[in-house]
Amino acid sequence: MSILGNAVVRREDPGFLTGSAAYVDDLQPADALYLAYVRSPYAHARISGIEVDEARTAPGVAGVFTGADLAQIGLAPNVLPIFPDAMKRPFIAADVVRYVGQPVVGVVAETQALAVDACELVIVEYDPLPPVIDPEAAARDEVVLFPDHGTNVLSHIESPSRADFSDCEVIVAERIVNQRLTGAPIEARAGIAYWTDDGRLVHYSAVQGAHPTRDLLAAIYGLDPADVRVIIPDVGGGFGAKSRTYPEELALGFYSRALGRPVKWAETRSENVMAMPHGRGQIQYARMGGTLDGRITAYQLDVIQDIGAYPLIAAVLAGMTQRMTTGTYDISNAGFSADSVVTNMVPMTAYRGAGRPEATVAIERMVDRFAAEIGMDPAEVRFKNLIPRFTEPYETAMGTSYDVGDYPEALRRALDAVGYDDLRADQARRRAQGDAPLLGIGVSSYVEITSGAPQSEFGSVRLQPDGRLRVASGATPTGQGHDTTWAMIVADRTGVPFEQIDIVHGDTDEVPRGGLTVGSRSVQQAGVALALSGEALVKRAREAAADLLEAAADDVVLDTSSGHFHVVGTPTRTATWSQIAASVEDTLEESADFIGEQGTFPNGTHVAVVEVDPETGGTTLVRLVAADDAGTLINPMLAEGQVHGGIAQGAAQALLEGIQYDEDGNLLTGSFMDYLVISAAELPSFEVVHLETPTWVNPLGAKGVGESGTIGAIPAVYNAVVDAVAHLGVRHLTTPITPQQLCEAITAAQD
Ligand code: MCN
Repeated sequence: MSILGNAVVRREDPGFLTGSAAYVDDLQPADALYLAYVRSPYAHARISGIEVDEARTAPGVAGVFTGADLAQIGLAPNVLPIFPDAMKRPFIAADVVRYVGQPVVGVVAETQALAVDACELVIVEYDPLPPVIDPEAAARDEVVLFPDHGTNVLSHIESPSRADFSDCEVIVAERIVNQRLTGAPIEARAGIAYWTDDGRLVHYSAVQGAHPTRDLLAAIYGLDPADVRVIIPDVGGGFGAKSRTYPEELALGFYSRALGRPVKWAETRSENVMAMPHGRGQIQYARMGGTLDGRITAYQLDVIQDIGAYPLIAAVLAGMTQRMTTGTYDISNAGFSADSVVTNMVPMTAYRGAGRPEATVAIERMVDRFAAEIGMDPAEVRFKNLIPRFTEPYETAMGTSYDVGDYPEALRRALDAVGYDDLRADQARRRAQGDAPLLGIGVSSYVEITSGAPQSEFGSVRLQPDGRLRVASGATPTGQGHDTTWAMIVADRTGVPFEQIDIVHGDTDEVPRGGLTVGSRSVQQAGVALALSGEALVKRAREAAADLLEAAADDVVLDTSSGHFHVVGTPTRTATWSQIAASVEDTLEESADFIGEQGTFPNGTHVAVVEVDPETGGTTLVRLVAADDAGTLINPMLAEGQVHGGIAQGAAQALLEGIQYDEDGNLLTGSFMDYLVISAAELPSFEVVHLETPTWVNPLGAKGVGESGTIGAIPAVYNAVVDAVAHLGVRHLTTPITPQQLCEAITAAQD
């Protein structure tokens, strides 16, 4: 029996739970110096003077660096070559600051405390410039952030045609905001860099991929990638925000070279909220039309994407929104457009879901809005419009090719699990009797894309002299349980016991190549690369086993349940992996790179049940049923864990979390007192229903699951809250739905 598909307990957890795991900030290189930054208090200003003499002579200070010093290594490379040179950013600001929190001066000292103290002695003079905070105003170019570029609009994309509403019997339209969020990983950003005597740069980082960071550092410092070693120890969460190593950390090698000692940087929590790139930030104008009997016949989504002060990957994420515009529905008459604009706020990057939740929020909200308008049950409208079960690729109006799916089944299973009809009856009863709290039921049928920009991923499996397997993966985990997952896949293919499989990742000297752990791509690429490597190793080992068994290789088979090779029909005479390891002269090692023809499309239905107190506006999420289909599951328990974390972040977007700036670009939510990170106390126990429709895209049949919980949950909770107050006349709300907003909406609807 295969180990795959079983709830194997995570091997990573004892270390995480007992404190023996090692994060970057736990590492204390001998002789290290510590970096702290002076950051801009202005959202947009010209730097007219920097006075650093006092800081330079402060106790314990080894060096003080300005943008002029950092100019020696040029500008930070753009994330994508398509981004304009005029929008490249310096490692630390040289002449203009473009967001509150942008680093202006780097102070390196014997201890972190001394570095922070010396930062206080730096005097920076600023000539304020008008800040551009509202993305819609940014698009009007009244103030241009990068004069050399001439406009704040980095890109405009649109579908070949706009939706035609001329035949619609009913049309609804809303402005929907996917607010800025911060990833809030438990571990903030941290890095250490030093140079070896033979001129190699060694850089420790807490990011979502070792090799991309290596290549970035090689480009910055003019080195051969082989002369850079990047090591990623345990990472306490990334959520997309750590998909890039950012300029303030990339400069560590510069400081280290200048001072001849290792330099370490570990940002504070406040710095993390203020200066680690944020996510989402999409303003949407959505319009849906159809027939009075519930058929959706037209849908148009127009988007303004806030990309913050400098372009990062978020500058292209509206493209992901476009690909997923029509969601799970059969709507051939659809259109999309997006303007991505720079603003004077922290740059925007990926955040769990990265462009796809935005699409789902828009269409799922509009389906409910449409259902309310025609007075039909929102689940019924979904059944009328869902793409029927398909096993051959289904092409949407946006040209996106979905692999396989059974969306109506997911909706049925979720409604059954939640007891939808009973809930609606209870809701009707409470409404009729005027009972509080108000009951709200929210449905969301989602489909998303994982591995949406397929990139090859590496894996190798080596037989060690003692018969254990050394498995190397190009993927770097940040909490997903890769070690457990990879050991399961290789155990399945080789029959070597799970416990005898050692996993290596996150070190560019140990693993030749690798990519980023983003887009929930790892199982379907890194996992498949390991499955293929395991199979290839078995093939090689079979030849050695044949020698030991004095048989022809073609007659030798592997019994994966025992991990023993034997001659067909003679199971008692065996060759074990240890015997093979002892018998071969060369190391047996096989590797594979796997990309997959296209992305895969996890999907499902989430149903949220909320109670709203009409007096206080307080919302309690009382139930969340998630019926998710991520293809074949490697480890249902880990997949469920991913869904749990995802749902929590999705519910948080609907109810609590939101980055806010004032009109001058000051961050108003700079701590967890104001930025309301969700906790277990605000969440019920989720109810999970597994569906497994294997994809043909890869031999494991697996789709990604790392982000789908978020994507399904946001609109489910959002719709549930609107549903709770719909009978009072409220048609639409904006996330996060605060108690104040709810009270105001209820009052306004009753006026
Ligand atoms: N899995 C499975 N069967 C599948 C797919 C996945 O059993 N068919 C399980 C595996 O155990 C695997 C895990 O789910 O280890 C996640 O796999 P996958 O969906 O391939 O996603 P990735 O490993 O590529 O993780 C990336 C994804 C993203 S993009 C974000 S953002 C995110 C997420 O994972 N950030 C996380 N989950 C996170 N979880 C933690 N704890 N911390 C983060 O920062």
